[in-house]
Amino acid sequence: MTMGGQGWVVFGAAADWGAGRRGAAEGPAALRAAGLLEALGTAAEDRGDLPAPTPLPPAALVPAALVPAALAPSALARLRPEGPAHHLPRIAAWVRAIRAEAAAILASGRRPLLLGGDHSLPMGSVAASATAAAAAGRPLYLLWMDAHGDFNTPATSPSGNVHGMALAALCGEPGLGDLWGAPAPPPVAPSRLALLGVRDLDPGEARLLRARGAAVLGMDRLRAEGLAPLRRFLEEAVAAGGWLHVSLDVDVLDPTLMPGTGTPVPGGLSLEALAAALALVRGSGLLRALDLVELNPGLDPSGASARRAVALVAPLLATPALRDAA
Ligand code: 4U7
Ligand code: MN
Ligand code: MN
Ligand code: MN
Repeated sequence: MTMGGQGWVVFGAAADWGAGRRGAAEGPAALRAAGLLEALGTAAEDRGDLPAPTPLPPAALVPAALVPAALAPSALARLRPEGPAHHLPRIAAWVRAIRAEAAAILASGRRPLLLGGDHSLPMGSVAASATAAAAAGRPLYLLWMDAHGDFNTPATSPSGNVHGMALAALCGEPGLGDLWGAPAPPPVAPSRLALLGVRDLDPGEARLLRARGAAVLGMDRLRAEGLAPLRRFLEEAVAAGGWLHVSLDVDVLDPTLMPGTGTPVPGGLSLEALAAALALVRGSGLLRALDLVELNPGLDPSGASARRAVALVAPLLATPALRDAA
């Protein structure tokens, strides 16, 4: 086993089009102001924030076979019988830009840390991880730490907000059209997916998650079994020679500890429990990519939410890094 010290490359995406309320776009600046780069040390590089991309023309999102030569917006709406997905052309442009950035970082042998922004943006970073893992012949494992399932489709979503649909889309559920462009990323296998800290599922997404067989390590299960199910998930990933991508929605924490987030849900993780879970992740030696999303600093003028987010992820990103640097 080689323990390579592959460095982290930080980049921000100051966008919150996937959320129902604005403010998560201020996340990258708040995380830097709270000392993220200092906490990561000199081994990490900060690429700053991506420039805001031009929204895709709506027709670009519709599978080509369905697009008539000239498409009025009302005709486009009729091509989306699934239901609304607010701001999708803008979100798709961000997703593609983030995918390209994360892919370039992975291709250079380093590890992307995406600062959000809302939780629709990891549709780009996870797509990059899935594509790179497949090219390396490794199974991708995805750990989604969140109060929510993010497993809605436009048909099941009660809100139309795309940050509640990101994980379903990554697992190949239809409804968001041709979000990524070519080449389409390989879908995340629900058998290699774990959701940790969940306590708020809408009925439709709950049904879909059950049907797909993803491991939902909700708060009820954590209270009963502690972190043992997470340990087993990571052991399985190690045994399979997998890559691990962690997508950390700060609302996984209890809102008393993390008031600076747009969709808080009571009954969340303690700082100690999340730190212990992240220590297991670090100990696995598999972590290839991380998203830190959904911090909405304007909702916590004290700044404590940003400081806690930094304190939690800093040890996770310290070396030693990877079990298998190949
Ligand atoms: B987040 C919600 F209805 N499920 O779909 C929805 F409760 O990235 C919330 O996890 C989604 O913060 C929250 O809009 C998305 C709602
Ligand atoms: Mn989320
Ligand atoms: Mn959430
Ligand atoms: Mn949220």
